[in-house]
Amino acid sequence: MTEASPSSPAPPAPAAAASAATSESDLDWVYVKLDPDNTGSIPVDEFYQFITQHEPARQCVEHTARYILGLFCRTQPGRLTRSELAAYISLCRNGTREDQYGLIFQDAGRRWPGWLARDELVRLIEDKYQQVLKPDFEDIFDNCDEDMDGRLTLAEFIKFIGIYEL
Ligand SMILES: [Ca+2]
Repeated sequence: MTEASPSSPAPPAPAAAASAATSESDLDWVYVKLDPDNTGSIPVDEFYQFITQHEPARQCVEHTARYILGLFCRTQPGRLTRSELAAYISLCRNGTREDQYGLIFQDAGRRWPGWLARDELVRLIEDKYQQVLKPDFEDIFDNCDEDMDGRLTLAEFIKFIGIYEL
């Protein structure tokens, strides 16, 4: 499943049906805690704090988790509606690493669908992640760019993330 995009999050896999009941009660729990006034959406920052307290083992690196969460805030920047949160939880529970990192990959790599160019990756790290580029960025990029065409496929990008610890 690599065709998911921020504008159309992956539908839950059939296997997800088994955990649907759990997800619903989890959603209720989250919304009772974080949306006491019943506005229908919750601040993504508060949700992030919430999950790091309650499910620390589930988290990827903070910047990546926050970036992916941000991609699900389609109705209002910085806030998650119930259906957006349900889609995010489904991705976390049922999606593969390719599904999860694929969302970042597609959002950051706009020039050529299916690739992330070197300068797009630099912008991702500096602008979106707000990190200073590590000195070994170029070496790691070249190491992961297996066909040396100056851009990363999703598989090369996932390898990059693992080594660079994005
Ligand atoms: Ca390449």
